[in-house]
Amino acid sequence: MPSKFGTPTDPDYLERLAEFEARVTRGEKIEPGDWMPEEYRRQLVRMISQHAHSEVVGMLPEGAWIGRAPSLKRKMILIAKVQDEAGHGQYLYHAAETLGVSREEMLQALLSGKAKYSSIFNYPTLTWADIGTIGWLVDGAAIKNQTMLAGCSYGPYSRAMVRICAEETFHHKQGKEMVMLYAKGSALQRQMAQDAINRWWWPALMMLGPHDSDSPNSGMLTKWGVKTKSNDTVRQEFINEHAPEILASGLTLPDPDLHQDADGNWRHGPINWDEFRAVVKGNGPMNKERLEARQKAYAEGAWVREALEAYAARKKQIPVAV
Ligand code: FAQ
Repeated sequence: MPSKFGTPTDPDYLERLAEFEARVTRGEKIEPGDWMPEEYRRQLVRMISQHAHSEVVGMLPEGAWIGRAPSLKRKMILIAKVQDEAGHGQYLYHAAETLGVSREEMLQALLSGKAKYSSIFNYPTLTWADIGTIGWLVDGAAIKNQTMLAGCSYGPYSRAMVRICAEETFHHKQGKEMVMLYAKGSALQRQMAQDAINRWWWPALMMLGPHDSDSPNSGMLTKWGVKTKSNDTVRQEFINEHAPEILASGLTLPDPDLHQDADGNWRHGPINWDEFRAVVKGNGPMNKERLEARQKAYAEGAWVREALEAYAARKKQIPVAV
């Protein structure tokens, strides 16, 4: 019986690969249990688990402000948002599990520092205006990327993206509303909003990944229908929507080269990829704190895992009444 994950040494690999690629071309979803190339599975596990880790680590910068929200309304919105991110992590870990990787393996990869997660969450949240800015810029960038992934060829990932994008849209709107209010507020509020935009703009552009010419995974992901748009295309869509809105709100962007071309596209200046690479390698402003916070949460949750295991073992021993 051939494995459902095919490798080039399998005798029927080329035939099955052609069938798989024809399905992708026809826009069919590949489902768990369907035959797929091992490299497709590996790429999906890499990407979906990184995405899941990003949602979970992404709770930390905003979670830090729940206790300091300026009003009950803002606190409730923020709690709901952070809770949504935990839910997104759950959908995504489940989607990755359908590819034969265990939750524990993925968590251990994160906790040991082996797994990547989004660069954006290694920046600090210094003021309350950062919370609105994360909603507007970070969720704004995430939505552009995730709307593209909602059309991806792997069924469980695509469906998770549809649900996640609906919630991210609420996150995006509340962030935009908050920053726009600050932009029209007191001198101090305007200053806070501007400072937050200045600090998050470039990292938000970076979070959409390296330029297409420097993106080793894009070729295969595009060929097999996982990525339906390139990193630069998604980044351009993000800038085209957000740059004019931020400028119209009376704030500025920290890019002297930013301008709109005759074709309507907003062009940005050079991105500091050295900074991006340093953050991805673990040397960003908050990498150490983020990892330590996840390790602490995992250690403190040990009693919950033990209780659940004990409950499951006990349930097995109880005879079923007939
Ligand atoms: N950070 O060949 P490519 C969110 C790595 S969710 C760290 O272009 P690919 C919600 C990449 O892994 C945000 N590493 O890679 C929220 C690869 O290394 P590898 C997360 C990055 O996969 C909002 C190498 O660089 N979203 O924000 C990053 O084709 C607010 C070469 O790059 C997702 O994960 C990065 N930014 O394209 C939560 C979406 N970019 O693995 C809380 C799913 C690249 O080969 C609050 N992922 N690298 O060793 C994707 O769409 C893709 O993975 C990209 C990168 C587009 C991020």
